[in-house]
Amino acid sequence: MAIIKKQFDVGGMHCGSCAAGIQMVLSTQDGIQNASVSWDTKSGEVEFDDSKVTVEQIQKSVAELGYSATPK
Ligand SMILES: [Cu+2]
Repeated sequence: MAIIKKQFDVGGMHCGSCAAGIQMVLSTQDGIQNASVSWDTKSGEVEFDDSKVTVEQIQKSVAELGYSATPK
């Protein structure tokens, strides 16, 4: 296993609570150690265990909330 730190461009947010909501959902996901999402920069950074979570799963979780995440 390895802990990967990945940056994403986050689309579809319209205020700071969108960012907070995405951050909260990602943070509680198994395999994700840390997630921070910024409304100011429309981006996020996720630290995850690559044996438990994939970039695709992170994108899917964000998409289910109604936003988009594009790896940088
Ligand atoms: Cu919002």
